[in-house]
Amino acid sequence: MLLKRAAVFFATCLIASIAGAQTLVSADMRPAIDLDGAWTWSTDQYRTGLKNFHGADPSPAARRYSDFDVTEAMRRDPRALYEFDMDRAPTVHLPQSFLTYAPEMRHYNGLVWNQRRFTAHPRPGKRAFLRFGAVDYHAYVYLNGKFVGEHQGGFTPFAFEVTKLLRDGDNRLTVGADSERTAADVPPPSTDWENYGGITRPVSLVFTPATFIDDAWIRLTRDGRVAVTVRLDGPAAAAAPVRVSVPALGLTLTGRTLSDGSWTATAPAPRSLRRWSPESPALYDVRFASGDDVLDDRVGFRTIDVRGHDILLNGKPIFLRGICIHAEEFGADPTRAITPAAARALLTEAKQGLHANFVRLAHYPHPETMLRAADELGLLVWSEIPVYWLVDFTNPQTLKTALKMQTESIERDRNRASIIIWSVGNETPVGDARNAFLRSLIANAHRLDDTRLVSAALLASRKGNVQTIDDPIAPDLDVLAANTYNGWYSADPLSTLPSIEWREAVDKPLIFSELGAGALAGYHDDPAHPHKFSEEFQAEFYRQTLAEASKVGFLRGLSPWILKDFRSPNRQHPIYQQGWNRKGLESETGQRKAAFDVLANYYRALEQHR
Ligand code: GCB
Repeated sequence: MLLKRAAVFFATCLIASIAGAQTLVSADMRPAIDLDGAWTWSTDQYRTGLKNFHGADPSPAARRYSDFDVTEAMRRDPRALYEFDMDRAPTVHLPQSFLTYAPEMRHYNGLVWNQRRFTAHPRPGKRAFLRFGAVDYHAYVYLNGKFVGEHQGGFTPFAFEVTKLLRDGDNRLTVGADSERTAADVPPPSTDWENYGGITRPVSLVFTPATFIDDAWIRLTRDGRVAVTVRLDGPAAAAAPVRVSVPALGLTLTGRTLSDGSWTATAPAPRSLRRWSPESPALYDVRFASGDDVLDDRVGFRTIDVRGHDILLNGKPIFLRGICIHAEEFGADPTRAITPAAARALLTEAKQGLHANFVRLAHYPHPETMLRAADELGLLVWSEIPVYWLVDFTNPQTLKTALKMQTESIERDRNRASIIIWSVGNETPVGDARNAFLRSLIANAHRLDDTRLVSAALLASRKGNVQTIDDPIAPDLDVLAANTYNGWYSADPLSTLPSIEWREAVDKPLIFSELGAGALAGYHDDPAHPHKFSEEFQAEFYRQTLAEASKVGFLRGLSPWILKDFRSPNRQHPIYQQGWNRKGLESETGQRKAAFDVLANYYRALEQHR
């Protein structure tokens, strides 16, 4: 969806549109030719495939995207020189991060080229798009030897129209994925997770009619109406008939688009509508149709709001029993790749194992398959963009990147009932430039979506035993959130945690968006005097921090850090960490630690007293 809309929007709002990258949000709802599978790869440490040694266009010898058999060309012409051969390069199965292509790639950071060939049969009157679920961090895309476009941002989808470049028969697609980030990027180079560069989410070739539905959003408004917004792209986008139907509800909305190809309509929600909730995640088949184009989706309807200190789901106060999750990390040698079954398994562990009703999908937009699984299983979701720690808040280009990333994320996921919160940042240091930066993101989120709440994981100031949320952006947020690690990063004895008093400068619901302590699965210690990194210490940290949380009158949810151990270059203790952040309630291979049951029991009790 939103190809044209995004273009107009970016132009008018000065949001960066990088070399024609587009979202094609509706790709997830369209039949597509799957371009995953075997691709060849070649490293390019000095980026000579992008620029030569004097900064000019790359020499033919280095152009990985050349559209012919280079070794054959060298056989034919003794003067020819090519210093690569993508046809004969090693292959890998994509999507996956290039860190797992080969043992020597484990710590690679930089540019890697991937290439595959595929057969296509363009059909007259149809438009063709190459669509990428995500490429981390900077993508350079070439089709049949021609530059198609570039995109930055490792976790959001983008698409390029290739109608004119696509050949009938054999095609050659080449993608350069550069994982190196600068201080101007989002996230900045320093984070607390592994930088899994590469083509990490599905690649597909999507055909659309000449005029197609580029945006199809349906939702329940807070005043109880079903609202639909559709935007068409193409030569016949203006004054086109549009029809949106939810057959199981007997609901049909019809109309004609305006001159810009957009159309919005509302209708009272039918009495028979069953609202989506974690207890009853009702989804409805929805059909969007215009001209030759038809899109099908499965969508839940619910409202989310705040009143005073309460978060209201479908008008009723709710407590968020959550857990944080990093995306797409599995097993002892993780890469960034996830199947729908694995996404379901991960979320089922949260829902059934921990009795959770909420997940914080940290620290960047997770893949579509996670959100679809959350919709189906019934888990509320906090979604965020990686405005993390020390972003270059003074740099207008950085703000453009963050706004574009947020727009791509919201437009992709607006039909997912599970998402209730868009978060704009994590532990960013207060200051004028940062405040203005986050306020732009808050305004953009509200403008793109008036049915959800906006939050940010804030830093709270501590004086003695009093911890106060006094962040100047608190009045701009719908829900406040704070990460708390007293007793882990501070020297507080764990038994003193319940005496910490929380205050907030504005009366709003608060979520503890993180709390946690590290433990190496299987390391046990004296329960009376446990040391850090033992399961006993972590379990006691949870007991005491949950006691602290229970006393915060305006707390309306928790998402402890984190379900599973995950790779982080920051964590190098040779005995306990070995490159892993050990704050998981489970090891990376799914071994539950003692703290798992502490949280599960706490949540079970809350669930029963709902
Ligand atoms: C935080 C960060 C998270 C880290 C975590 C930790 O506050 O938001 O990304 O991984 O702390 O383990 O220190």
